[in-house]
Amino acid sequence: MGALQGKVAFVTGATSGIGRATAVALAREGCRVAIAGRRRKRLEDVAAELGSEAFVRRLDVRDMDDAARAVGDVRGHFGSIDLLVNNAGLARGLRAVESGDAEEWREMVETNVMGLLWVTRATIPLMRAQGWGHIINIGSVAGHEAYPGGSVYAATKHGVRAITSALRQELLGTGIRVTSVDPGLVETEFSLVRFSGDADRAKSVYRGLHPLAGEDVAECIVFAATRPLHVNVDEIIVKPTDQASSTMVHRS
Ligand code: NDP
Ligand code: 8X3
Repeated sequence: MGALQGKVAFVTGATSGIGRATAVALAREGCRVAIAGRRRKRLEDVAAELGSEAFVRRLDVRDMDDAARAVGDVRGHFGSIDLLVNNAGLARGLRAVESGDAEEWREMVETNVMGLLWVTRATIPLMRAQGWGHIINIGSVAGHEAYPGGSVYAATKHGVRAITSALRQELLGTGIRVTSVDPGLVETEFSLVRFSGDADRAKSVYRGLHPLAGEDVAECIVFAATRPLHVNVDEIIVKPTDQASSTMVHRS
């Protein structure tokens, strides 16, 4: 029996990309998986891929009260939450600070930082009460280095990294593990969202290089989650072989 057999995983932002691949990978490992996101039809599609045990909860993580209710609903459905994957997140635009858009900034901060906090705050008491659990936050290489046009996105991911580090210290002795998985370029809907549906511009981000797929990141998440309970993988930074830093990529 695998380490995750029968465990309950809650994956936010599971309607596409890394979250979707993670939900599928965790179900394959034997998890009972709860998935959240805003697009209902997409949630249903992913649930169909996961099988009859999946629990679907429509959620905008920016809604503090509904995030707490969603955590309660997952607990109500499955009886516990053993693994929380805080994956919901996005970038909007690629603008210098001097020409930044207030709404884009607000959406990134409210989703990537506040949304992660709402879900995490509601989940910790459940994990504390059961004496174990694992919180995996999806950060980014942008949590380690900023780049032109990425100030606020990078600020949110630096924030995720800070929260991850603080959580690991706050939860010491509780049996709750805390990990961050920080990817470089992953070809998902991320760039399409960042560039407001401009498919050509989104495609150009990955042109001439071999990016990661959501599944590559999901494998890192599964690796961290399947270590023995005395092993905490603090941080995984994973990039395409064609990427050396946020701004250095090899294109052929
Ligand atoms: P996608 O755009 O493919 O997926 C993003 C997911 O987040 C979707 O399921 C979306 O669901 C969900 N989401 C966005 N906003 C909200 C919200 N307010 N409430 C609930 N769910 C939300 O991108 P990725 O899979 O690439 O992104 C996943 C995570 O990985 C993000 O945190 C991103 O910052 C991070 N990341 C991505 C990298 C990349 O290169 N792609 C690299 C490093 C990190 P819906 O729209 O249905 O709500
Ligand atoms: C997403 C990777 O380089 O676009 O976190 O910021 S990057």
